[in-house]
Amino acid sequence: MPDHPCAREGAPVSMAWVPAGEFLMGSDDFYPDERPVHRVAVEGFWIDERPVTVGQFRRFVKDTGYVTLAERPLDPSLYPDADPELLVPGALVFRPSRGPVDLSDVHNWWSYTPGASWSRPEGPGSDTYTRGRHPVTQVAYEDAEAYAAWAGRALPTEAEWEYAARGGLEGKAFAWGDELAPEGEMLANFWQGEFPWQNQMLDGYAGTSPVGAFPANGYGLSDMTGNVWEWTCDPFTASHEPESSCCGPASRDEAIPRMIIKGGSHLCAPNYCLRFRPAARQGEAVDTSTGHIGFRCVDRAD
Ligand SMILES: [Ca+2]
Repeated sequence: MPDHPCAREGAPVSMAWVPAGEFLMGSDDFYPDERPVHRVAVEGFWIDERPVTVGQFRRFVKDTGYVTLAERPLDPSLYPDADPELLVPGALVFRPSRGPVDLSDVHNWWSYTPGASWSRPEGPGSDTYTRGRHPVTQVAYEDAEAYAAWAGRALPTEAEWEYAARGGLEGKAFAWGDELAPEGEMLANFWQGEFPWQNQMLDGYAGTSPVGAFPANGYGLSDMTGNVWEWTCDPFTASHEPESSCCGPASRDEAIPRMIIKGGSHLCAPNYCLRFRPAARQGEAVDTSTGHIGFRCVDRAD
């Protein structure tokens, strides 16, 4: 396995080898943008066994002095329609509602929070002292890219990510099979109960969880689904149809390009967002930092 800056500091970063092969990508059974199921060939590659943690990201920041997008002042010319008071460094923070709310309005649970960042994920007053082994969050796409470059790695393509997430299983709904909770056991950190107000925490975690807290998949990879969404290096397209996959970002009519994120998060509830599955995908604006998106890296060296 290639050398890695973190390994040199005595904190080994484990990667697993995913062998070359073909798999059925996508799903015809859930959301339209996962269709159609199609066969894809993938070269072999190394991938982080776990999402990049707060502790790993802290070493990167210490080593490079890197300032994440959420910590930088915003350029008003890029956000002509924004309230000037909101053009201060910050990020999106989730707050549960007191009861059932209109699920079509994300403002009912997301709020732009000045001062929120990877080290203060819920804003000033919050910290990550006890979350060094949790996945780093509040990282925009370019932050994930910068970390990967520092580590001598790259972000996975959507196909690499999904192939890895399936762990060798073919066409299954979840990373572990077709059952949501076999014999009542929660096999990923998602949201049980009614989103966004009733977090039953049957999996033991209200927010993010330490990486590796749930069973690894067939390739030895943990937290591929649930816990945090993960950035991939592919521009978002509204489906797997060939005509939409070769023409650049499907979000070309929007000011901010979107990239594909995969895996769902601790905020995915079956009543609202059944996306803690290998086939699930979402387009996320590259400048978005939130408390439920992180990443892991790949290395395509032999
Ligand atoms: Ca949970």
